[in-house]
Parts: sequence; C-alpha cells; structure tokens
Amino acid sequence: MRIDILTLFPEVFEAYFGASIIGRAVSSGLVRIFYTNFREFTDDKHRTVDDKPFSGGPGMVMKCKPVFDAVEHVCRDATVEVTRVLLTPQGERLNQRMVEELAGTEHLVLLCGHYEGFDERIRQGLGAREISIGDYVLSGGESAAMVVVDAIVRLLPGSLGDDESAANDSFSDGLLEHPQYTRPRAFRGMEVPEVLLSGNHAEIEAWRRSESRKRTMQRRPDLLDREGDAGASTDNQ
Ligand code: 9D3
Repeated sequence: MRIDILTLFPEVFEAYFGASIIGRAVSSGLVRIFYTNFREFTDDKHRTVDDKPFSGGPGMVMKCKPVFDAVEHVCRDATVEVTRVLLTPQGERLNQRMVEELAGTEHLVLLCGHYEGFDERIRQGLGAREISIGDYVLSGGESAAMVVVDAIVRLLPGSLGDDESAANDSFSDGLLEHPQYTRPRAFRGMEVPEVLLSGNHAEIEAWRRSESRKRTMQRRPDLLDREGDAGASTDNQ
C-alpha cells in the first residue's frame, strides 16, 4: 500500500511513524509513506499557501493552487485507483468500518489542512472523501492523519505479530475489552480476581465475556444497542 501525506508540517510524522507497529510495517515494505509539503507548490517569494476569505471573516483559508498541484504531483504516475481523503472537522466521523475500507485501497492520499480550512473548490474539484476523527477541535489535520494511518496500517496483513493479533481487538466484536492483569498477584492490597488464577479456561472465558458486557453496558451502552444488527461490531464506533 502507498500512502501520501500532504501537509505543511511533514516533520511532525517522523517520530510516531518511525516507531512501533507503523515503523516495522514501513521497514518491511508493507506500506510506503511519502510526505509532500504544499509549500513546494507555491511560486511567490513568500511561498503563500493561505489567504483571507472573500468578504471577510476571521482566519485564513488554504488556497486552491498549491493543494491541487500537490495532489496532481503525487498522483501523476499512478497506475492504480487513488483514494483522496480530506481531513476536516466537517467530515464523516471515522469508525472501524471506514478504516477497513481504507485499508483495502492501494493508494491513499491524505490532505491535512491548517488555518480555518480549505477553499471550497478543493472539496468540489478533488473528488475527495472528507473525514473527521471526532467531535473536538484540533489545530490541524496532522494528528488526525496519524490516527487514520495508525488504524489502517495495523490492519494490513503481516503488520501485527502473532501476539498482537487484531482479531481480539475490542472493537472487532463490538464490546469493550475485559479487565486484564499481570504479576504480581497482589499490589498495594489489590488482588487479581481468583478465577484468573484457577486455570479453568471455560470459567475464565465466561468471566471475561461477562466483564466485557458489564463494562460496555456501563461505559458505552450505545455499542450494545446495535448488537445483533448486521455490521453491529463496526459501524457504530
Ligand atoms: C470555527 C470553526 N472551526 C471548525 C470547527 C474552524 C476549524 C477548527 C479546527 C477549522 C480547522 C480546524 C483544524 N482541524 C482539522 O483540520 C481537523 C479535525 C478536527 O479539528 N477535529 C476532528 N477531526 C479533524 S480532521 C481535521
């Protein structure tokens, strides 16, 4: 899979994408990630990527030209279908079903905005899918792009070690994860539940399922409402 990240701040991706699961996926060639700075596609002395909104108002707006040119640049040799994603607070809210869809694409272009947003003609002309990662205000699309890439890359076959298998993930069965413990058996007076020390695997499994349900009921009843529906495990997160 190829991922292009278009941004004014390419350097912010280095540390996170160099480490852990993503770093390993990049090193092993499972995913290639390229960074392109919109500023490379300006031609004025000040390398201007933003401008004042027509008819006034607060903030600045990302200009069309550097954005269109950057997208065309990274798509120029594409032999496969390219999926374009605009990260914006007005987008469709990201969930695991969308992540799975994106993980199935061959070439993804992620556009990170800054300032108050993109000139509307970027939405119009680019044929991009618009994605938000949730209902809170970020200062730009970069951290959202990291979230999207992280969620995608761990789904790529061969990305996770056997110990990290995605099949057991909280959201793949639509319930929150059960409590987990490691040594020691007692810490500051807090004990590990007896059942987990019993060695009775059927009983342990039943305990875990019941704890999962209890925790989901308390914290995320919205997830339980959809259980049994087609696609319940993924389309509501
Ligand atoms: C005052 C209007 N604001 C819209 C809510 C302006 C605005 C705030 C923050 C415009 C852009 C941004 C920067 N945010 C993103 O680029 C962004 C984002 C987010 O803020 N929340 C959740 N998902 C995303 S994806 C990109």
